[in-house]
Amino acid sequence: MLQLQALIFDVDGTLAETERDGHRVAFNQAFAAAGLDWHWSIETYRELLEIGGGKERIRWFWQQYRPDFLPALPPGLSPADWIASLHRQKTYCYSQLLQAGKIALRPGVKRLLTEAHATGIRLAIATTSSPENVTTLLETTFPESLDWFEVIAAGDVVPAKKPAPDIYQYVLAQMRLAPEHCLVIEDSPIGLQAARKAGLATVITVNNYTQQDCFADATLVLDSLGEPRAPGRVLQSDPSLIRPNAKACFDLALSESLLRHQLQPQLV
Ligand code: XBP
Ligand code: MG
Repeated sequence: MLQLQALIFDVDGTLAETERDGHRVAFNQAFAAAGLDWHWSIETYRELLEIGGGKERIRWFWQQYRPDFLPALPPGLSPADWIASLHRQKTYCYSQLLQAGKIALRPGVKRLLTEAHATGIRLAIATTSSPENVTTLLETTFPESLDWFEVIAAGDVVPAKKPAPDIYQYVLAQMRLAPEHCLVIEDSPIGLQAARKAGLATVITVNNYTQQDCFADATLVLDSLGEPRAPGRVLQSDPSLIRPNAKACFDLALSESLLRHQLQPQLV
């Protein structure tokens, strides 16, 4: 029996490079629209990415960097309402960027999704980002894949966002799958922590924000999933399976080997 039954994909940074030129830009547009003098530079946003979730990120920035700021709140509205409203504007700005075609899927994503779908490997998404962001990203980049995902777990569907394991545990429960039959594709330290705490083997494809980060607990680290004509580079691996610095086109055969190796290293 195949060990691999499902691939679970993170979204931001994994399916597409959405953070620096997508979410960050949309946050800044929302701040400007609200008349705020807040601006998240590329460097500031690197630090902010340690906070999973846009509303949580706004709250954290407010507490850390603008503790004296008091928004003009209409009667009956709480600071949480104010954050939610600012975040709705940010989601709108982000969807406009996606619809303008500013963000593409990363190399190998379409290929791997297509191979998994054709082979009957089940697919799911686990993201801290809002559900409408996932839908719009897929609609604007790979619309036929929207129906391929059995579960799209996103945003506030769980109370605690990554690095908490909740979103991955939610996906496993929805799919009635044990973690040893699934492989996660992630891009960030908080994503890796979340998946590992849920008992899931995780492949990392680093991006422009996470290429210097430590992923000691990952099963494999690549610079991208790669395409046959432009394979990814292995940045961290178990050499008995695939050697560091090798070129790889990440596919289902490699996924299956990784899962088997994770469970029974001596048999591979
Ligand atoms: C990365 C995130 C998200 C986005 C913003 O999510 O932390 O919060 O930066 O999205 P992923 P929202 O788990 O896909 O890597 O503003 O919709 O929260
Ligand atoms: Mg991510």
